[in-house]
Amino acid sequence: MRNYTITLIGVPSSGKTTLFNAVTGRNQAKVPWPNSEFLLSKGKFPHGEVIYHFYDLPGVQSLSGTSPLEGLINQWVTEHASNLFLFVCNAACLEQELPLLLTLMTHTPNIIVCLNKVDLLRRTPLSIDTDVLSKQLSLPVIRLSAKKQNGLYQLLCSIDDWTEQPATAKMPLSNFTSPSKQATELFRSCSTTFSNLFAKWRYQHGK
Ligand SMILES: Nc1nc2c(ncn2[C@@H]2O[C@H](COP(=O)(O)OP(=O)(O)OP(=O)(O)O)[C@@H](O)[C@H]2O)c(=O)[nH]1
Ligand SMILES: [Mg+2]
Repeated sequence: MRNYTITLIGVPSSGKTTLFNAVTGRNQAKVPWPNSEFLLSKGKFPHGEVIYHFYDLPGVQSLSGTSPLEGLINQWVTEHASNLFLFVCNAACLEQELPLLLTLMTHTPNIIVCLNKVDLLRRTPLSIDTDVLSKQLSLPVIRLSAKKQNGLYQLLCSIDDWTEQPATAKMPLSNFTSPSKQATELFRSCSTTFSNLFAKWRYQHGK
């Protein structure tokens, strides 16, 4: 049996716990966070010859915060840089959540972007081109609705693919000088904001 540690990370309320519950079901436990009074949710997903051990981190706005919890998350990211991270973001708030992703990319290349809450996109004039986003980041990007349990199979396939990659191909990026500026540019390149929902519908249906 091969064992892999997979950490769910993202800003508060992006849907990490909903995704964690959807994937691990009842195979869950609260475990002590090393050297602290905090508890951490751990869940198991046995899958063929491998066992994926998922950890559901609390939401965090930045990796350089000074609160005890932010310090622990920062330490977790550093210590687990060679393991896989699922960056769970709210698709409808992508621009605001990209700076955290860009910062995470300076710590580890082992990231799958979970573009969660895509069901909400239908109700906004925003469209996101997942292929462009994935190409710009050089990371897999999976469209998901954790709440509706859509996209979970694609996510598991992407996790399986990650386990097959040679470790030598994985290198973190050098520091982004300004994650928020980079985030704005990245968001512009992969998104279209229509003047209204009808314009979006016409575009998507080629009318
Ligand atoms: N519409 C929609 N709502 C979702 C989806 N996934 C999660 N939510 C909702 O988003 C809210 C926050 O979900 P959580 O899973 O608690 O988010 P979290 O990232 O664990 O939050 P923190 O642990 O506080 O950082 C809840 O009301 C969920 O029901 C989704 O795919 N679509
Ligand atoms: Mg949570």
